[in-house]
Amino acid sequence: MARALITGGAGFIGSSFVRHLLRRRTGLSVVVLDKLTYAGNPDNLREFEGDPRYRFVRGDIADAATVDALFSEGLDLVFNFAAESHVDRSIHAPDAFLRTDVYGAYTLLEAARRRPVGRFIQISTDEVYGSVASGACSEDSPLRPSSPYAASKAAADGLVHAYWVTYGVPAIVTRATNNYGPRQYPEKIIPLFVTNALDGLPLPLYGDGQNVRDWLHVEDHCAALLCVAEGGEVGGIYNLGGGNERANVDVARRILAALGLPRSLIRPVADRPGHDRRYALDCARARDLGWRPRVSFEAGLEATIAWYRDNRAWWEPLKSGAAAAYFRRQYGASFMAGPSAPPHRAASGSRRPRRRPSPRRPLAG
Ligand code: NAD
Ligand code: TDX
Repeated sequence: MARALITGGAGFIGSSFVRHLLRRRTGLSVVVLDKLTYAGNPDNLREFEGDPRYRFVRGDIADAATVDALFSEGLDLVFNFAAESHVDRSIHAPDAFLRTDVYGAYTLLEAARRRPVGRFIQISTDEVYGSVASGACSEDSPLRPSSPYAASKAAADGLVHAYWVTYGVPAIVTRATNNYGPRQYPEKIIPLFVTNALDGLPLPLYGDGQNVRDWLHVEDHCAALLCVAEGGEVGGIYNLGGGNERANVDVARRILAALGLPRSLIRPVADRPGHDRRYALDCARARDLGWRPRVSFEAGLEATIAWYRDNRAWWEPLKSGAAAAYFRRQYGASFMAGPSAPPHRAASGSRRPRRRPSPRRPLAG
């Protein structure tokens, strides 16, 4: 049976990809290697426990002994999703980004150099190109990363290229635009804004809100990764965009409209340092492989909002208790649910202010 290693498989995109792969390639077995940082969530993979085609290993991609042990079992496919992935955290504390996103990628590539693998897919990002004033970046555009996160990902892309050219490691780099969908940690704009809105809290919009991101549904991203792994050219780079450019303020307004909440919940806050204005990708190369994004942003966002509305037990612990320290530092207490209780527990003695508007329940599903 063919074997795939999926690093970072307990995170947002990695866990979606495990689901995607096990459903669509029944002759494949999967090993997930994940350190379970704050962003890794075993609940994301719970449904696979007991499946003979699935195994979970808790470990660090920067730990050569762990990585070598897995590669020595023989791997047909390696998908490296493992990363520190949040730009704001990289601005505050870059070191973990260098350790995981650069040194971790290097550790995996070293193992792939010594123990042959079929394909090594490095999951990268549109952020490596930096801000795009007009037009769209092709895979040959120069890299001008703006944040420590983006610079770490660009460094890993460089290592992947070097290991292909120098040692013949059969690697491919994919660069996707902003993903959204179920199970995204609520530090990223869409799940943060949706969960704040569900709690009647303000939405902290950086700067003038006119920064543009291209939104790719996570399912479309997963389909692209499988397509590239099976049909892509070794040594190649593939841009993967959703074709859904939206200004952040429009995303915020759409979320509020879907929940029947007023625009006055949008709260402009100080801008992110080095904030890229716009990302845009030319995806002709991936289209030539037959891939197309299928999910419209409007339908995908509505389904995503419904998922967060229906899965409060998944995200609430990620914004409270020990996890709350990040949100407090980044946004201050006025953007957080009160120390007492979230609104659905308000009946049992919450000190939560009553004047916050509560969302109606308009979404289907
Ligand atoms: P995420 O933060 O949700 O998940 C990252 C996962 O990696 C977590 O499960 C975490 O525990 C694990 N991890 C972190 N450090 C590790 C280490 N040293 N060893 C092993 N596991 C470790 O991230 P995501 O949004 O799912 O992103 C996955 C990948 O896709 C990342 O490489 C990211 O750069 C890339 N990407 C993300 C987006 C996006 O919009 N989210 C877009 C383009 C590319
Ligand atoms: O509170 C916020 N307010 C706000 O206005 C947050 C968290 C974000 N924003 C803005 C900044 C960006 O213009 O929203 C936009 C999206 O921000 P993030 O969700 O932090 O994503 P971004 O910085 O664009 O990076 C994402 O896409 C590329 C992922 O986090 C990366 O992992 C991926 O590589």
